[in-house]
Amino acid sequence: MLFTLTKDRGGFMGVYLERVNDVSELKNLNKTELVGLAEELRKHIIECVSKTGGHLASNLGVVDLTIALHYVFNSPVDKLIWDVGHQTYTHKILTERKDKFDTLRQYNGLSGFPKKAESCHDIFETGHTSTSISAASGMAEARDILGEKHEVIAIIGDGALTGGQAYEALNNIGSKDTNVIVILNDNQMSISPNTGGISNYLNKIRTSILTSDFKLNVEKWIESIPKVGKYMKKTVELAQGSLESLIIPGKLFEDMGVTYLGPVDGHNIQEMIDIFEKVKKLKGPKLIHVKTIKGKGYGIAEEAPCKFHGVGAFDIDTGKATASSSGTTYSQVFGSKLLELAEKNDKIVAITAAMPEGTKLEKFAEKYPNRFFDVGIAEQHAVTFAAGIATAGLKPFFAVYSTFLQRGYDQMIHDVCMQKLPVVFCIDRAGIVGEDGETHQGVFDLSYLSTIPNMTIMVPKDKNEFEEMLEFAADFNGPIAIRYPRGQAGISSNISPKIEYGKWETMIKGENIVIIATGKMVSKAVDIAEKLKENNVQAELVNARFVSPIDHEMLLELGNKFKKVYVIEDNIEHGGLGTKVIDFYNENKLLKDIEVTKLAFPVTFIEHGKPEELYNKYGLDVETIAGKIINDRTGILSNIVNEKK
Ligand SMILES: Cc1ncc(C[n+]2csc(CCOP(=O)(O)OP(=O)(O)O)c2C)c(N)n1
Repeated sequence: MLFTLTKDRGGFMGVYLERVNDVSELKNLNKTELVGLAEELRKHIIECVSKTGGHLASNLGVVDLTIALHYVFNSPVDKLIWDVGHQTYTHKILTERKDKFDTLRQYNGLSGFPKKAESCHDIFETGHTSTSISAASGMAEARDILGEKHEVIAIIGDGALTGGQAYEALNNIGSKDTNVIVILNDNQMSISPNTGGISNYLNKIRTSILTSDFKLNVEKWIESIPKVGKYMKKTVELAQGSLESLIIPGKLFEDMGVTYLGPVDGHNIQEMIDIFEKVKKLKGPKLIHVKTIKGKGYGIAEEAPCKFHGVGAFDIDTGKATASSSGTTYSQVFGSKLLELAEKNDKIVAITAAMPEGTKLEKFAEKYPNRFFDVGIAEQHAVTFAAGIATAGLKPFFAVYSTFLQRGYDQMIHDVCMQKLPVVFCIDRAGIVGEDGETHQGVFDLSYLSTIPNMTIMVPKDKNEFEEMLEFAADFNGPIAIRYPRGQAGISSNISPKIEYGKWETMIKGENIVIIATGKMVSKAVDIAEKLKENNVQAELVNARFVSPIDHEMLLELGNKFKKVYVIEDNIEHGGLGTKVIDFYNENKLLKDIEVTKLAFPVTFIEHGKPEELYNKYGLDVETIAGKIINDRTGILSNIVNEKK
């Protein structure tokens, strides 16, 4: 294979990739050249992702599938909807973004997910799983009402097919004649090996023969089996229904009214092209089962698809991370502490919605397989499942990323909090997560949790406090959430008082202004207070360990002492800690004497980039906040601000 270095950017492109700037040019390549293109694409993706980080294994698995889809369908007239959207790298490269591909996930660079602003080929934005069939179904119905003619294709993974919304959509399309195409990309993996009944079912049919024009006549098929066939037919006539479901691939989908095709080899471009061409001629909802290998073409990733699901920069030869990570992460602290608590309390069970690695529950799963539940990508189910477990007298800890818990909002209200059930929500990746961007930033949780009656919310400032909070939660008899950020859990030098329900902690005594900070922002606030001190502003610093309830007693004391209150949080500015502080002073008629400034993210979707770049952009870095406080006091822009500018 010939590889040439692209003009002004890193990354290798081969001869075929050089010829394809847009999908329309794909059709100029013959079958052998398409295979060559796939090889070049893999190399280009590996080269770039080894520098930028990203979802490597999922993308390597769908290179051939994406080529076949773009070869047969005519994007953007035909609509491709990518479930999760983390597997769109080949799609991006083939749709005029190959020269920008090395900016993937970087601030101001290409997003790691479909983005309408990037390309007319990104027809629908995704990031959370299991939405593609719903969106495709909606687009197909609208197309028919509008009298348009084009195909709508949802591409969904077997992992995403564990999410309830996918079944709501299948249920819907199966009852209609509307033309919708669903491509099931089955690599047997979610992030970890896929779990659950549907995964078992798919595994069974992965090994079955291609039924081509489907609707197999079971009786004929059985009869055709030499010798055994006739005998089988007689003995199983009565049980035909159940037999069919065993031997006809995709019977489940067929029974729902969705024509099933496959399974087809997802690394044989020609086979896929042939079947996609056939599908175009069929009416109604169709599902094509495509078997792929996660990490395909890069041995190290094929062997460890879970590790290479999402990676930072790495060395291509060894697969090892190039950036060294030091210190313990919040997720690791959670994993170890929960193990320790579970040893002492056999009522504790752990739940994850398909994120055992991310939330660091692997050791728990190993040690207590009967007390560990991976329910699939089903956050809403996980919440009510936890409610059931709590009702029966056990103590569930549901570890979940902030952004994905949005899925379980009604279940938190209706199934957990209304009944005051002792479920512990361990909310990981709260605040800014960074390179995954808009769909993944955990900046809404303080707002959405704060609106729920009976929900207690704790936010640790460091490792020690987090461990204490987990202990507190284990003994707490009601719904309780602990939200903590992605990344390292520092240890502050401060010796904290014991956790007391609803009580905050004064960390620094001051005279001029007070800063109330929560969670990750507390350590920033310590630096801010230091900078202020250098500029003769003595700031008091309060650690808001609880966001629900807030510490009324302390707020009244602070209200008597200070005229200026700054509230710093890594949440949007509406509905979080700052809003609660303002509401409290307002309700107590103190706002005429006190000015409260909320320092938080605006109510917007925060793009991708490194966390520090995003804190800078939104004015939540140490220098900007310190500069603002000094400016408020003196009326002149401080040196700190000037230096930064
Ligand atoms: C609602 C939701 N929960 C969790 C995730 C995290 N997540 C991203 S990809 C993924 C696995 C998806 O598996 P699959 O659909 O089979 O795609 P694959 O990566 O295997 O190609 C998970 C759990 C998510 N994106 N959305």
